[in-house]
Amino acid sequence: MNKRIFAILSIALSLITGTSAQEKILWYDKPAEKWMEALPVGNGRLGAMVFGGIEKETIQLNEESVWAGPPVPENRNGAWKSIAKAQASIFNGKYVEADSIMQTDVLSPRIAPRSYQTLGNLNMDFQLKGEAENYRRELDLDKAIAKTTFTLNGVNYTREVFSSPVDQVIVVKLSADKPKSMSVNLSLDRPADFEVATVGKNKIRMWGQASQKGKHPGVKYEAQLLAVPNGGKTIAEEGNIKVSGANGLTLFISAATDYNADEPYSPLTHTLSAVCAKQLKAVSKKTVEKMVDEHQTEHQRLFRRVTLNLGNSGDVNVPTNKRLEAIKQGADDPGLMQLFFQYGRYLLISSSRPGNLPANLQGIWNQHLSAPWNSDFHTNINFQMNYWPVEICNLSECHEPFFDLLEDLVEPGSKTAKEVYNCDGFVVHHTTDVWHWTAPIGKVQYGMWPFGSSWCTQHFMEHYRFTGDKEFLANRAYPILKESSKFLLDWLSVDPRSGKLVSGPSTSPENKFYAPGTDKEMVRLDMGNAMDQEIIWDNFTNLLEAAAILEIEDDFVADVKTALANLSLPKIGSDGRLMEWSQEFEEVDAGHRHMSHLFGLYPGRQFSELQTPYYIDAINRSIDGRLANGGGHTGWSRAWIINFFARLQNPDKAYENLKALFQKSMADNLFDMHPPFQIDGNFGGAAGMAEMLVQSHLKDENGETIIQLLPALPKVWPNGNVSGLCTRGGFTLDMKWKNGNPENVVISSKNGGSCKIKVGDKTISLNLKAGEEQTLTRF
Ligand code: FUC
Repeated sequence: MNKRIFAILSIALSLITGTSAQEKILWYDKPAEKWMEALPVGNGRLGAMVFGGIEKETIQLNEESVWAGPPVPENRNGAWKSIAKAQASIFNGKYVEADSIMQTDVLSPRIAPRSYQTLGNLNMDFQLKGEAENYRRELDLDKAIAKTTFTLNGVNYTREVFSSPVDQVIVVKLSADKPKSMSVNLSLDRPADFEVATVGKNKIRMWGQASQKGKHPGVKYEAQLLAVPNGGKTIAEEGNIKVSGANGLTLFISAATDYNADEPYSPLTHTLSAVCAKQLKAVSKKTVEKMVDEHQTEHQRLFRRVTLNLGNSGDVNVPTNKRLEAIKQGADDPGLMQLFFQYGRYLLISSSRPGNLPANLQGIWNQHLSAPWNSDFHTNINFQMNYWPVEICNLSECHEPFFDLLEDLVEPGSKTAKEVYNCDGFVVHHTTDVWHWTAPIGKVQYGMWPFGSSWCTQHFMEHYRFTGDKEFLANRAYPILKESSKFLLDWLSVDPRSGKLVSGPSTSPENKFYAPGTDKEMVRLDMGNAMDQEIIWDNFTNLLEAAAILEIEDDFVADVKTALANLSLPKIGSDGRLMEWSQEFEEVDAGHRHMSHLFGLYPGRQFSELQTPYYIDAINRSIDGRLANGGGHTGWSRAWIINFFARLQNPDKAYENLKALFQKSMADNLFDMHPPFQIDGNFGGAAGMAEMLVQSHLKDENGETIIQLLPALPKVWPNGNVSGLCTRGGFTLDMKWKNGNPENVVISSKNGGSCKIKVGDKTISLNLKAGEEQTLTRF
């Protein structure tokens, strides 16, 4: 330990985060005109987009399981008989032939659209006339409440909306500061497949069955609206409720479906109207104050674990869209970035709570019947990216829905492995959805890629690394790592050209190259493309690490060790770039949005300056090449690049790309845009910011976690503080920095253990007991 640099004090409490204001409110001075300006609330299951209209207000509603379908794509039983032929074609340089064999003999037809759908709209037609003044609509991330306020004809109106994880309802509280000022017509509707009726004078029911224009009948749903006015008169007619002259009004919305997450093909048999009614009955016995209180306590239990202050140079009195516009014009606004970071955490808490379905391509917020890419779970980057911030940003339990889905895919994925590939273990391809199908579908360019499963198993191991939960490792992580490893062992074949083990035929996700020796014929499939090999390396090394901790030494572990030792590793091309494929093919799109061959840099840990310095220059050249040709043009692609540069410890480039995410891929409500809206960029961007502040993916030669502080801190964030970020090895970090250097750092250990703290090239070893904290000062 270098005592001149570090002074270590053991203290009980950290007071280092200071009291400076935290950015936590998105706000606007006009109602939303478009959905991408509306503000999201959610409880993991029920979502709402709040527009903040004045005379008319629409709240677009979601329930996470409102899906059309089945049918789902079926496996091509026996497809494996053709695969050896396609492999031989590739080894003989006949790429066009290989693409064609796989397309014809292996891929199943895509069934689309068959989409996640909107639950519908709550329409409020207020009997208001005149010019509103003092208008403001906001989303408070700490309170998890969307609020609209304005003055009209001398009356101050307040409308608050939240989705309670405690009571499982959406609450809309409408208030006015003068009596009898509340008159409104209420209705529920949906673009298709719905019926409505009133029950008594205070309730509207809407029900139906999701379909795609009458095809693919899917989940049956019901939503109920209960109106509880304070005074005034209420009548119900033609499916609407009319409230007039009330002093205030509270609306409760409940929703239920017959979707059975455990067995999607056996719908639940509960009576949907009874489930909704029961939820409404329960809340009608509570005060709204109590509901708000319980909702916020539960939200803040998760949300308040992390604080971030990047110097707050922004002006919180300027509406969020104007601050975003200023960044688009070139300004720096660390405060808005801070808000974006916390928004990512807010969106994760609001779309992925334990017991729910995981966050899909739009989280849970979707206005369409036919959403882009069906708003499904795309497992060739997007679904995983949704969960990149979850551990580092101290929201470990929000990972649960991801694990549940993956485990549900083991059974169908084993059937696909057997039927399509004649392999053991389980396999998932580039996408899946709530119907738990796993077949390769559509075009080989995206569909012929059996790695969704292996990539996702990485998350199980990461969850263990961050939490130290050995029971999880033994009962959940190891078994699923083993299932995906079984598939990989069978799937790998020997490349006759090198004698090494390679994957294939497979696509480097969604990319293409010109087949050598042809007149620029575009092809997609290769043997041993870099990403496949890197994911296999990751999967095998994760399995071996888990086996060592669990003291498992059996034939299977020995087989994995042997395969790992014979695995073909990514190569560097004659132009100095990391090669995306096994050969130096001519690329069709040099700026392709997927940067799959850099998986080993992030989210993998195969490449690092410390452990594989010889790859670093090649990786930099690969990223530069992509960027020079228009790469990063989708929000998620840009978010990935931020993480790459954070891992490369290049603060300038990490920041430049973070800023570009704001400039090119962000809507006024700070939703990420592919375009269209895709939530992965919100989550990937937040993860990238965390990765700029702390990294813990490396181990030293004794297997101790290395925690790197401020590895990619940009010049525009010279002073700041963060609390509650988590690291591998089970540590939590509070840190204050000044002039770019850590000043006061508190490390606490969940389970006890040692680590190495690294600041620049200075290192210190720590050994903490479970629950112990140490403070490092005077850097
Ligand atoms: C991947 C990407 C697309 C899109 C889709 C949902 O396949 O290549 O750009 O994000 O997922």
